[in-house]
Amino acid sequence: MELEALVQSVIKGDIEGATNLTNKAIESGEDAQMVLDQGLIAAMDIVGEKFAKGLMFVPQMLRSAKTMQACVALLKPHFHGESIKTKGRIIMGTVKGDLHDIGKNLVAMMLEGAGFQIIDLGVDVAPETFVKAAVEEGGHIIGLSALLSTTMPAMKATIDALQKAGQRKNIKVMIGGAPVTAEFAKEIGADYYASDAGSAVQEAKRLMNA
Ligand code: B1M
Repeated sequence: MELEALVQSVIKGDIEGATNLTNKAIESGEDAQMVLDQGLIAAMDIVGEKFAKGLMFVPQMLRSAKTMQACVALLKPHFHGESIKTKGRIIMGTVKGDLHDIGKNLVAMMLEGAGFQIIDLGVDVAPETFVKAAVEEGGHIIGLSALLSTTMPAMKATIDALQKAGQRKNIKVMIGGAPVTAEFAKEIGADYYASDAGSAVQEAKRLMNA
């Protein structure tokens, strides 16, 4: 498949070109995971590098993000083949102050594909909103995503709020996002850290089997 062309169209924010290439890849039977990893995620990594070097700006980054989201929507049905029975309920959200949702949506999509029920609270989710959802929905896991080093403290604030509300013993907390590490997870008292959508699924399955 024309992987390099796909990478370039996502970087350029060429929605039509990128969605055409994604459709072509699907029609020719390419593996959805490969298209995601080597096409879409690889492109966003380059976008991030260009942004960090001042070679791209927020509006262009946003266009790339929209292009990626349009392609992910096309791939989504092709991840559900391996679906198993309902595994458990997971409340997901990007923490307060953070508007990045592509990674969180991918993790949610893969978890859903693996048979988990997802309650997606969206982006910029305040600690008290997570607490309210935990009380009202009674999930097994809360999944917190953060892409900014400045919003990582909101993960700790959320865990503290769950603790304060007496919810911490009822629900496990999994965290992830580009700047997040296993050490940070340990430091703030999260139960699990996952570096990507695949390991988030593995960790969630491990928890539910335990
Ligand atoms: Co922003 N941004 N951004 N951005 N952005 C980053 C994160 C940045 C690294 C770019 C850079 O400087 N190189 C940088 C953060 C620096 C830092 O703090 N360390 C940055 C910045 C600075 C900003 C702004 C402050 C820019 C500005 O306004 N001056 C601003 C902040 C806005 C806000 O949130 N308040 C901003 C805005 C934006 C856009 C809105 C334009 C857009 C987001 C659109 C959207 O999400 N709807 C955007 C984008 C697209 C990016 C980059 C380029 C791409 C992020 C992405 O979608 N990656 C990003 C650079 C980069 O990461 N390479 C960047 C693809 C995605 C699949 O990966 O999200 O990492 P990721 O998710 C992975 C894993 O992390 C993991 O699994 C996912 C799938 O494998 N994962 C989890 C994620 N959540 C998980 C949860 C889990 C488990 C695993 O368990 C629950």
